[in-house]
Formats: sequence, structure tokens, C-alpha cells
Amino acid sequence: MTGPGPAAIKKTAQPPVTRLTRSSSSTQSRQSDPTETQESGPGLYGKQRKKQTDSALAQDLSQMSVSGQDSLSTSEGKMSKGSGDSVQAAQSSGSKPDLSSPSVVSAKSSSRGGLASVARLVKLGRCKNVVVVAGAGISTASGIPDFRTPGTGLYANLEKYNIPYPEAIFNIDYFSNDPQPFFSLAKALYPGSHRPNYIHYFIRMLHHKGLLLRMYTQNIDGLEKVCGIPDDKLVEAHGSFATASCHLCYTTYPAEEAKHAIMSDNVPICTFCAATVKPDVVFFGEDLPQKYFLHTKDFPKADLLIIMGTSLQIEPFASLVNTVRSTVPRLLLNRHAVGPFERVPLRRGDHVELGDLEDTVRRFAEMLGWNNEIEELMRSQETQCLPTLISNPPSVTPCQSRGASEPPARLETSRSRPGAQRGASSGSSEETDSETDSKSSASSGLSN
Ligand code: CNA
Repeated sequence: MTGPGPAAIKKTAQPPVTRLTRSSSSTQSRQSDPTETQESGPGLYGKQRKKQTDSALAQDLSQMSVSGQDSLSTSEGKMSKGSGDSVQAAQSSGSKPDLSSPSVVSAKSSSRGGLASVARLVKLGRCKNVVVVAGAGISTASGIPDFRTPGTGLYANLEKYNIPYPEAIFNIDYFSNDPQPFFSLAKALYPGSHRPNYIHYFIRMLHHKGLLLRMYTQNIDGLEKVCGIPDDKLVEAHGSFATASCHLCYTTYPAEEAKHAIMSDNVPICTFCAATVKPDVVFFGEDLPQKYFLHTKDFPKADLLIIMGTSLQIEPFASLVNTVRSTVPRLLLNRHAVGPFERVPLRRGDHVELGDLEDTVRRFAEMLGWNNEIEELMRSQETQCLPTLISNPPSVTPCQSRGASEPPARLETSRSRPGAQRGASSGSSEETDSETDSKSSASSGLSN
């Protein structure tokens, strides 16, 4: 690894709640990212971003505390997760936290019977507003590498992209300077060549049973939609390839044309300002889609939180798991204990099931009596035509760029970038949850 390139050095500090960052608790990875430790004077654009960030931070934190959530430290204006959460859990249970205890050991010992306990709760009809939080680990069974798994993760295989540090590939300033590393990766990640797996269909089955309040995914592979989870049940918190826009002025660009250009090793160019177009995947330092803020309503309503296949390293997403009510059961399904599940004692109602995710989810489905239905659903879905993942905006409209004569149509929250408004307007889901795709209720569906 060499030092950061010029674009990375220009990067300003970026600790927003509403922008994609890596977890503040991950000291080791923070140190490895030069963009987060170097200060430099931002240009005009940088100043605008910083101002929005500060107000976004205040607003988001106030929303969190108004909803009475636990485990979200606001001291010194910083998010806390990981050990902070464990300490709080320990304090609330009256015992002393063991901060030196190896996470895997503690998690394993606490996981016995956890899956069965949660299955029992579901069967008893106690979980009717299930929130699922997911990451790249749900798609490795579909052949898509995650970020951090040693050996196979994307971060272990980035030399070929000729970048100074792994996160540069998702750094907006780096992209601005040199889009090729991301475009090379995008060619491999573009939806189309991978199929959803059992885990995706398990989540679809939660919806089918009328139990899914919302799925929050960090994934950009679009497999949730391919397996049939409806748009209004899904928050793609880190964006997707389904739409594209100028990375600078946010003018929309036909996603299919962007894909065609990228797949042909060309650079799609904004028709308005001639900057580079990129798929609307959220990069470090960029705003999350407006739909992400459904979390302020969903998490307080949740009666079961299932966390699967994520290292909980990317903020603000990672801290979502701390915003369900303290009495709500949380089930972590992963290869390793992560986030607040890393240390003992676990919060009362926390369950951890470590191991291969697909195996675990199959066992869970069997306990619930859903396995046959899921397999049947997979068979029927796989024989149907695939839904189109790329939606072409009706027209390419001028953006709300700094140079545009029209003032930008901003949302009420200062966190949103114009590009995010498109997601917000399509995300009327806040008030209009879809019907489930089955008439079966949780209890009737569980009787078999
Ligand atoms: P990550 O940091 O790579 O973590 C993945 C987690 O899943 C790790 O804890 C793994 O141990 C675990 N895991 C992986 N495979 C399995 C398995 N078979 N069984 C059990 N556990 C498993 O990825 P995160 O999702 O936490 O990080 C968020 C990033 C990843 C987002 O910004 C995504 O855009 C990005 N990403 C997405 C994809 C995708 O869309 N499929 C692929 C790679 C990266």
C-alpha cells in the first residue's frame, strides 16, 4: 500500500450521522483510512457539505433521543456503538462489563437456544413487526463477495484496482478524480448475473406471512427486489444501481445508458455539467437516501430485530441496531459476533447464532415450519421472468446545481441531496405499507 493520492489528501473531515462513514468505534480501520484523519481546507462545495452535516447530526440525534432509544451516546456529539453499548447493557443488568472478554466466546455461550427462543416467540404471534437489518453476508451464498471476509472479501482483493487504500473505491472525492477503480468494480457488481439465495427468500417469506415491517439493507446488488420483496418494504440504505445521476450536480441519467457505458469501458457524462455520472450507490461522504429516515418510525415500532450478514462497521447504519426499544429481542445471525453483540453480558433479549448464514437461516425456517414454503417460493420465482432492475427516469432534467438558475427543490431536512429526493418521492411507503402477498397470518402460516 502506498500513501493516499492527491484526491484523498484533499478530503475533508467527515463525521456525519446521515452520511456514509465507517464506524467511529473501529479504531484500527479508522487509522488505516487517511481520509478520516487529515484535515484540509474545504472548497466552497466542501463547506456546503460540512454545514449540512452539522445540522443533520443535530437533527438526527434529537430524533433518536425523542424516541427514547437506548445505547446511543450523544456525548461530545459523537455516535457510540460497540463497547459503549455493551457497557450500557451491563449497567442495566447490574453486572460489571467484561471489556476484555473475547467476543466470539461470549457470543457463542449466549447463543444456545437463541434461535429456538426467537422461533417460539414468532410462533406465539409475539413478533408482528419484524425489522431486518442486513449486509453483504446475505449475498455471499449468491456468489457476491462481501467487504471484509479475509481472503475472499473485496477489501482483500483490491490490488488490481490500483488504489491507495480499500475505501478509496467508495470515496466520492477519489471517484471525482478517478472513476476507473469504481467502474471496474461496478462491472462485476452490476445486478443481473447473480440470483437471490435462500436467505433472501426467507426475508421474502417474513413479508409473505405479514410479519415484515421493513428490511434495511446495505447491499447494492438488488437481490432483495429480485426475490420479490416489494419496494415499500425495503430500504436500500446505501443506494443501488437501479438509478444513476451526476456525482456532482445530481442530474438524473438513464440508468441503462450508464450501465451500457460502464460495461463498455466508457465514462457516462452528465448532460448538464459534463461531470462523471455514477450509479446511485452511496459513497463515503455522501448522503443516504431519504427513505433511510423511515427508521425513525420503524425501529421504535419493531417487536423483533433480526441482524444478518453485516460487520456493523459503517455508520450511520450500524447504530440503527441500538434504536429498538430495550425490551425488544434482537437476533444476530452472522459468522462472527459484531457491534453490540461483541461483548458480554449481552442485553436481555439479545440472541446470537454464529455460523454460516444460509445454514442458520434454514434451521430457523425449519423451526418455524416455513422451509417447504420457502423452497416452493424459490422454485416458482426462479421460473418467472425477472423484474427489471433498472428504471429509466422519464427524462433527463436539469439539476439543482450550484450554477443552476433555478433554486434547488430541497426537502425539509437539510441532510438530503437532490438525488435523494427522487428516492423520497418514490418512497411514499412511509404511510402506505403494501399488503402482504399472502392472506396467511403469522399464526395460521405457522401451523404446518
Ligand atoms: P462486511 O463488512 O463485509 O461484513 C459482512 C459480514 O457478513 C461479516 O461479518 C462476515 O463475517 C459476514 N458473513 C459473510 N458471509 C457470511 C456467511 N456465509 N455466513 C455468515 N456470515 C457471513 O459487509 P457489510 O454489509 O457489513 O458492510 C456494508 C457495506 C458492504 C455496504 O456499504 C455495501 O454496499 C457493501 N457491499 C455490498 C455487497 C452487496 O451488495 N452484495 C457486496 C460487498 C460489499
